[in-house]
Order: sequence, then structure tokens, then C-alpha cells
Amino acid sequence: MAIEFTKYHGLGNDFILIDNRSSSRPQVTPEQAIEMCDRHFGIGADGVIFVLPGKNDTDYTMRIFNSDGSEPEMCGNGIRCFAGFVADLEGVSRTQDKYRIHTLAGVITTQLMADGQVKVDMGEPKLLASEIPTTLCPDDQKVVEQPLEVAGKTWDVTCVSTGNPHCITFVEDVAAISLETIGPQFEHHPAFPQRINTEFIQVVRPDYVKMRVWERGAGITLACGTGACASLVAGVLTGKCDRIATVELPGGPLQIEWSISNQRMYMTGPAERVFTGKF
Ligand code: ZDP
Repeated sequence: MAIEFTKYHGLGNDFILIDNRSSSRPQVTPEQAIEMCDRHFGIGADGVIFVLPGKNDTDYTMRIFNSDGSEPEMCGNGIRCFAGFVADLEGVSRTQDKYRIHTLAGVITTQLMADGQVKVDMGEPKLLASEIPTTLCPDDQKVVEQPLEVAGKTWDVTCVSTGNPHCITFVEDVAAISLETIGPQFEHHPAFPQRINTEFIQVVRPDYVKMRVWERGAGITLACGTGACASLVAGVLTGKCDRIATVELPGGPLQIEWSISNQRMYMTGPAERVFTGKF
């Protein structure tokens, strides 16, 4: 049976969106998701996202499969695309509509802005080693600038969970990092039992940083919303960043805030529809 889909991207982090509102079971298996995401033999995407009926008093449920078929808890760029897709499905204009979305990382709220951007309340970051999870520090401690041996080098890493796990390293020049060689070694390092998303950050100014990412289950991507939030939190924890900053990704900029009043993270960025089709 043909599967109808719509292709979206958030700063080049691209997703296949599926209207799954009539059932709580995704209509695509992880194996099919791998085929659909293939850039040569399939549609091509970093992941497949399902719009499912809401749970526990939320409007909708989001689930996502990475391009390797694994299922992450959350997806920042993906949830902006999710909100844009829902607005299209509901036929509402993209202004001021708010959705409460159930995810494996808790309830996330999205707001459609008048200029077409989507603002997301990403909730509070989790910082304890047991919450990442990582064995780099004792369970009840934060992991801030801890040495980690990868590819014959010692990196100072800071770990943050935004629902999904992130490991952040500050470097002089993000362009000089050979992501495709060291990315997989971070991802599969024994210190990270759930594997890890890895961000390299170059602080240009406290309110402007450049980021490159190796994503768990997806490899090099042009942008990562949860990673941008995690990186700003790491920048604040290490005294390198302001609470509000622009994170420049290969696919473009995201505006990130880690609120001092309620400790929640807010992300604002685009979500673009590209095409629809049947698989
Ligand atoms: O945690 C993971 O396994 C990630 N690959 C999930 C996807 C994160 C994403 N790039 C984002 O924007 O947060 C979609």
C-alpha cells in the first residue's frame, strides 16, 4: 500500500512527515524508515516523523525514527516541522497557533509565529551524569569540561540532555574538525550507554556561536535543534555564552534562549515544506 508523505526541512535537517492521526501505531516500520531515508534508493531524509493522536491531554503525539531506524526521544528541528505540518493538515493559517505535543522527552509546546518561524518551549535541560546517561562522572554530578579520550586525543566535554543525549566540545575552529572520522567514535564510545549526539562549538562572541554536529543514528546533518539548545546550555555552564544566543549551523541560524527565570530552553527557527508524494 502506498504511504502518503510530505517532505519538510528545518535549516536543511530534513524529514519525511506522515499523517498518522487515525492510529496510535506508526504506519511505517523502522526497516521501511531506513529505506525511505536513503538518499540514493529512497526519498532521502535524516528521519521519519509521525503525527499521532495526543496522549494524556495533549493535542498530538510525535514519534520519530532516525535514518538508521533507531528511535530518539526528541527532535528539535523535527518538532518545528511537525508544527508546520499540523497547521497544514488542520488548514489553519500559520499565526499564533499553539500545540501541546507528547514526546518520549515529555510535553513540548510549539507556537507558530506570524513570520512563518516556529518557537518551541523545549523544557528544562537535564544535567546529571545519570540523566544523560554517561559514566564520565558519578551519577549525581554534572559533566562539565571533563576529559574524554577519543581518536587518540583528549577532549574536554560537557554533557547535556534535552530529552536526547548530547556531548559538547568547544574548539578554536569548527571547520577544522573531521566529523566523519571522529563523530562515530564519540557516538559509540563506551562512556555513553545510549550512544550520543556530538556537537563541536566555536564561540565567536558570547551571543554568537558556530556549531557542527554528528548525530546519533543519522551522522552529519546540516542542523540539530536539540543540539543547538544543549550547546547553549553547555556554553552558559562553562561561562562562555550568554543566556540568549544565535547558533549558526551549516544550514543556517537558530535563536536559542535558556531562560534565567524558569530554566526552560526556547528555540526559534524555520520549518519549510518541500514536496508531497507517495512511497
Ligand atoms: O538523538 C538522536 O538520536 C538525534 N539523531 C535525533 C534527532 C535530533 C534532531 N537533529 C534535532 O534537531 O533535534 C532532529
